[in-house]
Amino acid sequence: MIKAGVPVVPGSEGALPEQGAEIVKIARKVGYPVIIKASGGGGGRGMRVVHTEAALLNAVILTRQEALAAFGNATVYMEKFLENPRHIEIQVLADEHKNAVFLGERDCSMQRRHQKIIEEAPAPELTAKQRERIGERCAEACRKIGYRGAGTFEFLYEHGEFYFIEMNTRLQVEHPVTEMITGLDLVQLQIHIANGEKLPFRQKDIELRGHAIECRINAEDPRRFTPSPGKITSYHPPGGPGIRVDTHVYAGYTVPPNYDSMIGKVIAYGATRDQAIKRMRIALSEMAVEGIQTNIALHLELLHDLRFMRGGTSIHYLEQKLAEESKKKK
Ligand code: MV4
Repeated sequence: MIKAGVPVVPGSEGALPEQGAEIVKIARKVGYPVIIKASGGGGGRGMRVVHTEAALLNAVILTRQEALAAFGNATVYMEKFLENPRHIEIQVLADEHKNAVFLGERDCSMQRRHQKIIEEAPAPELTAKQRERIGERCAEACRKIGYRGAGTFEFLYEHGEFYFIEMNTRLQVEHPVTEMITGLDLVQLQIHIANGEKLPFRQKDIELRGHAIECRINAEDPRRFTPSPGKITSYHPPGGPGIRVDTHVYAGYTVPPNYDSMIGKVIAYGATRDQAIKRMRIALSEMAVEGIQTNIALHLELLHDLRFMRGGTSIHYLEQKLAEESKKKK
């Protein structure tokens, strides 16, 4: 990604060396706190934050051991640890004829234990100029690496700067918010691309319009966040202008205990973020899922949360808010 011109988090240039003295040198140059990451990891697995030189080498050894056990690969690298970033990702499409475009960004900062719960597009407060700059870097990287298909460049965003962390080489759960603001069908487009066809448009043809928010509906205990499988005895989905529901469930459906607890996604589109939030509040207040527990009430609370309403909360916001609320109850 460095070679392809994508901005990355300052850190080791590739794998950490064997010699402790070399590792210490790299960390001094990067500056503490640093984070040690397993090359084979991702999605929050195989990482360790280090605050002091005294703790560094032991942390590297432990992360290597865990990485070998979990991923069969002891390779680790180092990055500067960003303390309070947002998680913003760029959607791309690339065909096998050297065409690549970016379809704006999604802000996926509202998460708990690496599970996203609300995503939105565009990202609050990002300017058209910032979007254009980072988006063009991603599209150009696709051309340089010969990428084909739908893809997502994941970034941490802090103090107005983007830092690449991972690439998702697939469509993601949150792709509908991009579909809503671009008017494109990403599933159809990736099939056309896989069939060897040319992208049917160029970057200048892509317009971002309005704002979309997705709430992931999970079958889970609202306090403990443990799965809540079982039979859905009654089901009433929301509707109306700008409301989309992507789900496989229905009244009489049994949520099995073996899989991810997500049972559906409610997507609200509006001309503005404020309208999308208001439509989502009404949609979720109309939605009925009985027989199992869900996180709909948590979503409604967040949709009335003043910091969420202002926009631009960090990846730590939800966990901090939940910790404060559980203190209050005691
Ligand atoms: C980071 C970071 C801070 N600084 N890297 C977590 C999962 C993996 N995708 C990368 N992750 C992080 N990498 C540096 N240099 C903080 C996280 C992180 C995180 C990132 C995205 C979304 C949620 C997160 C929750 C905790 C930590």
